Amino acid sequence: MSHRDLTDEAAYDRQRLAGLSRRALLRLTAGLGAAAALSATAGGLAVAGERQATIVKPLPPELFIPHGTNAEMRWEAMRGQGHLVPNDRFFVRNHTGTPRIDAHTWRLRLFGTGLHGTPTRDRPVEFSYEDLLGMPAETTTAFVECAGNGRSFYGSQQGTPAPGTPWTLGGVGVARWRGVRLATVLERAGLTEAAVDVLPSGLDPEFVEGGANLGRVRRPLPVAKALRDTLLAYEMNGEPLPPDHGFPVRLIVPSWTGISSIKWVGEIEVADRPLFSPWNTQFYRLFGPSYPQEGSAPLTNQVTKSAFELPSEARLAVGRTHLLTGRSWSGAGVGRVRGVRISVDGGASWRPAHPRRLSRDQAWLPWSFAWRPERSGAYTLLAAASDSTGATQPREVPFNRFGYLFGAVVRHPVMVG
Ligand SMILES: Nc1nc2c(c(=O)[nH]1)N[C@H]1C(S)=C(S)[C@@H](COP(=O)(O)O)O[C@H]1N2
Ligand SMILES: [Mo]
Repeated sequence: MSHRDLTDEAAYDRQRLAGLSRRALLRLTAGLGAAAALSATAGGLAVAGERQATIVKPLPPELFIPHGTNAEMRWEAMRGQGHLVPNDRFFVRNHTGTPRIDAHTWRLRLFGTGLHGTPTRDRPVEFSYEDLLGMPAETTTAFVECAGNGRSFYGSQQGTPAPGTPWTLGGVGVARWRGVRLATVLERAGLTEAAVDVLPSGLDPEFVEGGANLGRVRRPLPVAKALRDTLLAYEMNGEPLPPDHGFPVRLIVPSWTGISSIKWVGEIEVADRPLFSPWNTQFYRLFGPSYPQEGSAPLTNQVTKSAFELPSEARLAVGRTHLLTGRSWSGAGVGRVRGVRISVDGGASWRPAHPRRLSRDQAWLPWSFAWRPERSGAYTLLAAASDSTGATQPREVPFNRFGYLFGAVVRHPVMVG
């Protein structure tokens, strides 16, 4: 099987597993209990309100909900904004902390058995920041979304809380990314036909969890996805990448879970065999009663979600018409939202939202819905999107131990009075 056939993650996973016994995989995915217990502790820190100085940009409370080393966007801050999430309010997900990197001394280093001449880590193929700026540039509008976005609803809606950052729906953002296609860089580095996996790793501090040092944040990607639409981005919404979002260069892997979009890329291993890291073995697979013991295949596409641009428990005047607004997005199928339906009575009845189609490459679908509540009291608003395959967000999703990919319809409480 050549790397050109490995875009499909199921085929990719079969291929990578061919070289690995089930027992070896179980060993790779072991230690989950300890990891989960520690994530729960980290959540506790966030509750105590101790924000470590790990994010460089200001996090004003009207724009962000802090969660330890991470910060989620407040959805109400997107009301009236354009298609893109401005850099000052884009969510941040840091395993440790934002490193400060000097673009002049920074180098992108590529090595491994998937490159001609098999350059080693000590004698890699190198590109400077200037080198990348001098290569053909490409721009793409894409969302970055954490696999755990919506995790808190496993607890609040389904009664099965999952440990880890208790995101509501603000662990997502859309930006216009400019950079070099990873394909261009791989080809210039001497990509061979035999290459199957690339493993980009970040320059942020090593990630220590449960007393174990898991090393640099790094996550393998099939060469086919790397060649198809992955970008090495150096600009975000027309500005150099901000420090928190990966300066000088990050990966943008469209439609896939946020962990694939490695920030502060320092090196990329290119191999003629499958590569592994804790981020595609222990984490970012689905574990739980509905999944095999060694977990699902590594996560790839994000699921379909919808959010209202309203605070939770928003107060709305009775007997007035309110223009409810929100957005829906999808990494499933070909990644397009086909339509959105709204319920203001907890799901008893549904009416279509008014979609705002802007362009073919829009990364999410903004919508609006006029609502005139005639009686005061508590209401539950629901928004359910359908993707291009016709699948609609379900009422419930099966539990997984890390609380990834919460794609069920979210119940949004409001008060009318
Ligand atoms: N080097 C590095 N890259 C990383 C991470 C990280 O902690 N270190 N976090 C990942 C995760 S889990 C997500 S969801 C996205 C978040 O990107 P953002 O902080 O720009 O929103 O970055 C990914 N890339
Ligand atoms: Mo993430």
